[in-house]
Amino acid sequence: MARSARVMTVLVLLALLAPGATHAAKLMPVGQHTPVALGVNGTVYRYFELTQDAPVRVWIEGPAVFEAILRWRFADGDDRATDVVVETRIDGASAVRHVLHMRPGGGTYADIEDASPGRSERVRLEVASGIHGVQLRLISPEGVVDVNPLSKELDVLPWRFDWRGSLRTTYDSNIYRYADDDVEDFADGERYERYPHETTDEFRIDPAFGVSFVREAPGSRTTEVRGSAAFFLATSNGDKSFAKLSARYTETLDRLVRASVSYATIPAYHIKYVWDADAPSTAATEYRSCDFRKHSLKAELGTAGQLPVELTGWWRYDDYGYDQDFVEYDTWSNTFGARVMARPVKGLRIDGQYAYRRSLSRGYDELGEDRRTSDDSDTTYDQNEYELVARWEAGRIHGMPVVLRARGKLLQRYYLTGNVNDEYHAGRDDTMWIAGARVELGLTDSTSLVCAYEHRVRTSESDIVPTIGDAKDYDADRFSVQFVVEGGRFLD
Ligand SMILES: [Ca+2]
Ligand SMILES: [Ca+2]
Repeated sequence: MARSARVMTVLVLLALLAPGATHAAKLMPVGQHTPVALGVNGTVYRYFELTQDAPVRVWIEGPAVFEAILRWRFADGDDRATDVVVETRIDGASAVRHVLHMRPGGGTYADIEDASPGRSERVRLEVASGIHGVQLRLISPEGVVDVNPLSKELDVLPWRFDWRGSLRTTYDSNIYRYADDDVEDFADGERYERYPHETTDEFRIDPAFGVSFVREAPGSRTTEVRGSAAFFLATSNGDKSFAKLSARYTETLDRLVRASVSYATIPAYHIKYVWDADAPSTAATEYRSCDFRKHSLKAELGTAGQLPVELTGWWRYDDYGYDQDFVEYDTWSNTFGARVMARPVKGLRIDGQYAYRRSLSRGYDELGEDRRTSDDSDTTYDQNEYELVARWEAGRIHGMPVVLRARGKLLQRYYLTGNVNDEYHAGRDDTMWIAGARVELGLTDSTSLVCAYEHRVRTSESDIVPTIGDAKDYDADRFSVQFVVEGGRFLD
C-alpha cells in the first residue's frame, strides 16, 4: 500500500472514531426583542438586547444545555473591563447569579454607531427533559448586554426508560403441527390416546411486555439494557400455552459497530403426545406428553452506521432439555449467522440472512446405551437457514403511517444419526418453508395495529422409510391481530 493511501486510511478511521460535533440550535426570545447584527472575524451573528428593564426569556426542550453567549456593549473610548452580574431562572424557580468579567473585543455592530461589542462570555445551564422556560436578567451595572441564546446537546443524556406493551390474538390452523392423517384421525376419534385435545386448531391470546433502559452520548455511544416477557395463552388446549422471557445488553459505537449479548428462555413448552419406546406396550400409555425447556445465549456483532449496506454476524447457543420420558431428545446446538441489510431506496429496507446450525442430541435414555445402538430417537442434525425480509414504509392512510413487511424463510434439515434402529430419523431430510406478510398501521404516536399472516409447510423425505411424509409432512396457517402501546421518558 502506498504511504499516502495508508495515511488516508488512518485519517478516515480517526474521523469515524471521533465523537460527533455537538449541535447547537439558536433560540428565539419570547416577545419583542431588538435583534442586533454583530460581526466577529468576518461573520455576522444575530444577538438580542438584554437590559435591566427587559429580561430575555426563551423556551427550551430538554434534556439539553442552555447556553447564552453574552457581550457587554462598550461605548467608544471606553476600554475598562467591567464586572457584569446576570441572573438565570428556570421555570421561575430560585435564581442563580453569574458574575462575568467583560472586556473590550474586536467585533463590530452593523447598525450601531459609537459602540463596539466586547469579548464573549458564556452562561451554561443544564435543562431537564420536557419543555422549560429560561429567563435571563441583567442585575448590574446599567447598560446593555447583547445575548445569543442557544440550545446544545448534552455530552451524555440521562438514562431513558422505554416500555412497550402489546396484546395479540392469533388463530393457528394446526397448533400441534400434525400431518394430515393425524388431523383426520383426530377428527374421526381414532387413536384418541394420541390426541387428548379439544381441537387441533387454536385461538391464542398473546400478551407481551418489554422495558428498556437507554443511555446515549449523542453521536458517539449508546448503551441499552432490555428485558421482555411474552405469554402465549391457548384458549382451548391449555397445554399449548407457554412463556418466553428474554434480556439483552447492547453497546453501540454510533458510526462504527454494534455489539450485543442476549439470553432467552422458554421455561416449559409442550410439543404434543409422542410415542415412547420405553413405555409399556398398552395403548393407553404408549403416547406420552413430550415437553421441553429451552435456554438460549446469543452474541451479535455488526456495523451500526447509516451505511447503505450493513453487515452483522452472530452466534447462538441453544440448550433444549426434555422431560424424563424423552431425555433422548436433549439437544445442544450452535448456530452461526450472517445478515446483510440494505436500504436501496428511501423507505425500503431489505434483510438477507444465512445461518448454519450444528445440533447434537443425546440419542439414548438408559444406562448401557449409546447413540449408535440405542432403541431411541436421535435427532442430531445440521441445518441451513435462508431468510429474506422486505420492509417498506408505504406512506399514509388517513394520516396514519403504514408499514408493509414480507418474509420468506427456507430451512433444510439433514438428520445425521447413524443408528439404523431409529428409522424415523436415519437418512431423513426435512425441508420447511415459511412465508408471511404483515401490515402495521400507526394509530397515534404511541399506538399501532399489526395484522399478520403466515403459512408454513414441512416436507420430510427418507431413504429408509419412503412413506415418512405421511407421518411428518404438515402445513399450518396463522393469522393474528396485535395492538401495541409504547412510551418512554428520561429519568432525570
Ligand atoms: Ca425415552
Ligand atoms: Ca432407550
